[in-house]
Amino acid sequence: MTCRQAAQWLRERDQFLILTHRRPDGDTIGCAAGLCRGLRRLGKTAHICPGTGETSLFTPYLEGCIAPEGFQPETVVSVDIAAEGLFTDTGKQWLARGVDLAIDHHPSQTFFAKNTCVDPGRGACGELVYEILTRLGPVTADMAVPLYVAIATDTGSFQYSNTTAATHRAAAALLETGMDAFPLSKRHFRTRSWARLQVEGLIVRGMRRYDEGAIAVALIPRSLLTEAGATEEDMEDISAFLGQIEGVDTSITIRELEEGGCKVSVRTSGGLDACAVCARLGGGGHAAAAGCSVPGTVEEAEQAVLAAVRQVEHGQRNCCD
Ligand SMILES: [Mn+2]
Repeated sequence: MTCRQAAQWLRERDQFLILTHRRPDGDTIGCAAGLCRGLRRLGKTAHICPGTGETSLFTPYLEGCIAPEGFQPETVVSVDIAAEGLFTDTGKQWLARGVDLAIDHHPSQTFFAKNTCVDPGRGACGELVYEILTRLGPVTADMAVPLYVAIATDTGSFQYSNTTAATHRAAAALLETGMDAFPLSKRHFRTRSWARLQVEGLIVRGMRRYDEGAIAVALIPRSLLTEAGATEEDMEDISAFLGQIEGVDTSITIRELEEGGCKVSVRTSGGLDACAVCARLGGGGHAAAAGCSVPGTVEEAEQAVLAAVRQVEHGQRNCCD
């Protein structure tokens, strides 16, 4: 479905429930809030599925948008969700009932929904939601704020390789609604808690380097958070941290999960396909940023990911020779 078709499709429906992905980031939360407000502006009933599990950094954008208990939607829409495994616990019930429309920008999109509006060329899903909303009526500042957060956070403040001219055009149009981007930039990109600094210090002390420093691995067991006095709130976008070190092409961040196993994030700037690496371990994402879940300790996960990196390097070398 194109954005135009998605807009028409939304216009013809009502009683919307919007689903976000688990371990939500600014993109999924911002898309949900922007879409919810846009649909309400059309006089429709729209709510966001509860149990989003966002950190306090993103809570303000959801204010007034969470579905009341017992809400029975007619139309279920997911935003920024690439695959079945990324639904929240509450969202899974709606996945079982069937998702009517998925709006997404992941190349690993599995087409779980009846209709899909996907464009992997977009830096953020927020760009797609913005484009859909412009076809439904004027985009106002209250919709623009969460959409700007979606786009700014998913592109690392317009710095990652997924940032395109279209990204800037969407951001510029959002600014023209009269919204104020400065407090958002301060909040999301220029503020670090004391605990976060401790986390970064501990990561640097314990980081592992391979291939003369081209590969950097951060191991983050639960004990590291305790030592730093850090909570989930202090860990936002931690997977971008090691990529800032000079000479690092591939950064791998491995976090031990409370429920056991590890969450792995792979970021690349040297041409290695991060999505292919994570796909070998049952995950997915984008070519320069991808993720997966791996059982075992952080050390075991490191071995599994490094093995996957070597396999993909080997494959990419063969295909290009
Ligand atoms: Mn996204």
